[in-house]
Amino acid sequence: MARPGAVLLLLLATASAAGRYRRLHPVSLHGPAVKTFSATSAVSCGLRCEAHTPQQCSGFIYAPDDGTCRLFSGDCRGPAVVSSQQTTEHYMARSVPSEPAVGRCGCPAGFHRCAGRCLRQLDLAVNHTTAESQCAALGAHLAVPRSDEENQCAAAAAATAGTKAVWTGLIELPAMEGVYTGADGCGAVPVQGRWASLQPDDGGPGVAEDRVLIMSTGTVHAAGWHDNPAGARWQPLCQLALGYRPGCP
Ligand SMILES: [Ca+2]
Repeated sequence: MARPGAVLLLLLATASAAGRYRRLHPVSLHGPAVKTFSATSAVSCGLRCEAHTPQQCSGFIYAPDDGTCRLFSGDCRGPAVVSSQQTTEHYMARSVPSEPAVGRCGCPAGFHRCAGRCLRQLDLAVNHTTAESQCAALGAHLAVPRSDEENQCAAAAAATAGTKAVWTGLIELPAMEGVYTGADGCGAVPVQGRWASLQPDDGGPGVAEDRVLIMSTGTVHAAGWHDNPAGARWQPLCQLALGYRPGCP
């Protein structure tokens, strides 16, 4: 159940805390908490988070029953996929202030808002490693569509790409065939229902296809997700790591 009282307390606690947290539910968190403390209230737990950079603490869970305050370094949309993830309704996500000129639902220059994310499709088709570095140079990572809405955003980007396809930040784990982890740091990505016809096919003997692109309609290939080798060249679709705004179109 939501605890609006905790939100209110946070808003009243300090000027710096005001508006800095929002409740996300449900949200899946990848891996263990990065830090665990004892705290007397959600306010003091939130202030412990505030003492870190947004990259170090993206939000927290406070358990009033035993006073446990857990800080996390990444929050993710959608349901948990593997057992190392947890789905919680008690996560307080930190908001990262927008530049005043950008506004709440805006994105930095070059990026556009879609399903709450800031996305930017780059013009040149490059291999996956170069695509990753080009996004990183923009303070972003390759896009990781987790929800249906985010997948539609990525498919729309692919439709406007010259190659009719975009690289995503999904990589198949070497030791776990069929499990794909995301460049957003949120762990395994839901893949069911996303694949194009006859995909993933791993490219046949001697070919490692462990990267994922999204193909639009209008090519000889089936629309949807395809696995490809890292050396294939597609246009990168970048996503700002800290730009998620729930409620923004
Ligand atoms: Ca394939």
